Amino acid sequence: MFPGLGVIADRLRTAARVTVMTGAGISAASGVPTFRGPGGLWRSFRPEELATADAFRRDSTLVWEWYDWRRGLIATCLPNAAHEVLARWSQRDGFTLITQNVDGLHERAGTKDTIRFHGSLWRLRCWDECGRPEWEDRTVPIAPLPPRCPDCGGLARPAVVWFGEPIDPRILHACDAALDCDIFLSIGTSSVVYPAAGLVHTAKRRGAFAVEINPQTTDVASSIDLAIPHPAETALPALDALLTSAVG
Ligand code: BV8
Ligand code: ZN
Repeated sequence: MFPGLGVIADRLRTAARVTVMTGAGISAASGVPTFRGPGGLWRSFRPEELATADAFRRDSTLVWEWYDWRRGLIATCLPNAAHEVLARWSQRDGFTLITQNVDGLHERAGTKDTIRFHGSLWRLRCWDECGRPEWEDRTVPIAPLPPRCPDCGGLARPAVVWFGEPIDPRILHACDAALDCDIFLSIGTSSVVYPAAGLVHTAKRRGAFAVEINPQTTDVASSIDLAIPHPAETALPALDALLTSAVG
């Protein structure tokens, strides 16, 4: 058993409010490339170069080819043991899952009320903002590419938050409430992208016990009470086993 898991299990047993933030690392074991890890580059582009409104304005076909490639890859992936543990925990009162991932694997694992901080690449909206609400589209491959808005015929764009774009105020509001928690777990994120990376600091300031599950130490180490330097797909099932064994 990993050192420190017992301490977290004890706190999880008594915690009324548990908030989890996940990043690309939780989907690594499912075969989804992380952003900064190997495979994060597409052709020679860094995500920050393609995930912007400017890049889309310059070449919407190129940006859509990237999103189509990611959708095609993710469509072949399954949620892993880490997603499944969090899906089970999401059924308990006082639990909130916030994810930076746009891959939809938490939802596919059955997680209740996932807060999609950066949107979903399975949802589209109108680039010309004609008023049509965002819609779900799971077609792989996308055809025609680029896809069009069914209402105005203009370009459609992925319903994700691009660099330089604000987080949806409703999402920020929902997250703010969840930062009043007893324990905050930061799982599989490099904590480089803001404002997502700032949430753990706010939770900590509000009295939460902050935990990081990540094989690497990240930039939020200063706010972390306990770091579990192990992959999520092994640490979370081990933690869950500790929780259920005590109950059994
Ligand atoms: C905004 C959707 C303003 C799109 C994404 C403050 C300081 C510095 C910069 C900024 C700042 N504030 C704002 C900025 C600019 C920018 C930013 O943060 N830039 C960074 C690069 C420095 N932020 C923005 O632009 C944000 N918007 O600020 O708007 C504004 C305000 C009002 C009005 C107008 C404008 C919007 C940012 C959102 C961008 N969109 N995604 C898409 O996906 O296509 S971000 C995207 O990258 C992901 O969603 C995620 O957030 C991020 C990747 O990070 P991670 O998920 O953590 O992945 P990464 O690969 O980095 O790390 C993986 C980790 O997992 C590693 O640590 C690894 O060790 C670990 N790991 C690996 N295997 C495992 C594991 N862990 C556990 N188990 C394993 N098995
Ligand atoms: Zn439209």
